[in-house]
Amino acid sequence: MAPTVIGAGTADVTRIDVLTIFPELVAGFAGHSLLGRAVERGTVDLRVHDLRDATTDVHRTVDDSPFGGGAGMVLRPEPVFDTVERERPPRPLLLLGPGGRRFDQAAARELAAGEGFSLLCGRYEGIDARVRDHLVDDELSIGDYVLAGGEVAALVVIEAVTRLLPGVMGNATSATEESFADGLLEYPQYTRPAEYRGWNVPEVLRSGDHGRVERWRRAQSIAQTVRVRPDLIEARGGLSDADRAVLAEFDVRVDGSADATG
Ligand code: JCQ
Repeated sequence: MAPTVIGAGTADVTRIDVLTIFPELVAGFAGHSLLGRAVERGTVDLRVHDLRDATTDVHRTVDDSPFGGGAGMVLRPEPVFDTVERERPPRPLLLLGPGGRRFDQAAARELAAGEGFSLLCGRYEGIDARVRDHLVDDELSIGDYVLAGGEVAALVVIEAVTRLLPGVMGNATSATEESFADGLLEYPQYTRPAEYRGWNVPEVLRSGDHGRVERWRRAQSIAQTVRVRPDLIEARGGLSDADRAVLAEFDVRVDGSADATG
């Protein structure tokens, strides 16, 4: 009998499995903050698997020296294949490592839209190539640097994805996400006091003119993005006429070199 599916492809629980030799590290972080509450509320079904549970020797060995010689140790294929075959974690199964496809906000959105995924944390000098070639679906990198292991990278992925799930954060989430969807950086935020050590909160924010506040924030986002992330402006196809108009309204000057439209 086929199950009754309400809202096809949009199960309200996102299952995330993590395969690691440091399960306590992943579970410890997950038990706190945003993710902990999502797990408690049942929005996220997080399952952490210890790769050592799939070993048979007394030392629970998961690594061995590389064929061909060289320094360091390589994660053996058996514990990884055995864990996947026993636990059947949700696909896609994603290996975390510096050689992967860059994990960004668009990738986070794609994972948040699905029903689940699994993260395999690499360690040591690497992982037996047969895992990459015959078991995992893709490899993800959180940036161009080398970590001791994939656990922290897995936590980065989990946090970026879970905060996008419906109900995990308040209304603030949608605003922040919308702003990133726009491909722009955040505008500056201020709170009390209105004057601190002689530095004043911009007058426009205290004016009560909501339309003007919105446009000022837009101008600040555009200007800051041009200054520190001109690549994001280029990805949007350069500054639009509307962008230029709002910058001009507040007399915001930006370096013209980042302006793809000339
Ligand atoms: C993830 N950016 C860097 C380190 C090898 C899969 O093989 C390896 C995995 C790691 C851990 O992940 C990272 C990383 N994104 O270093 C070495």
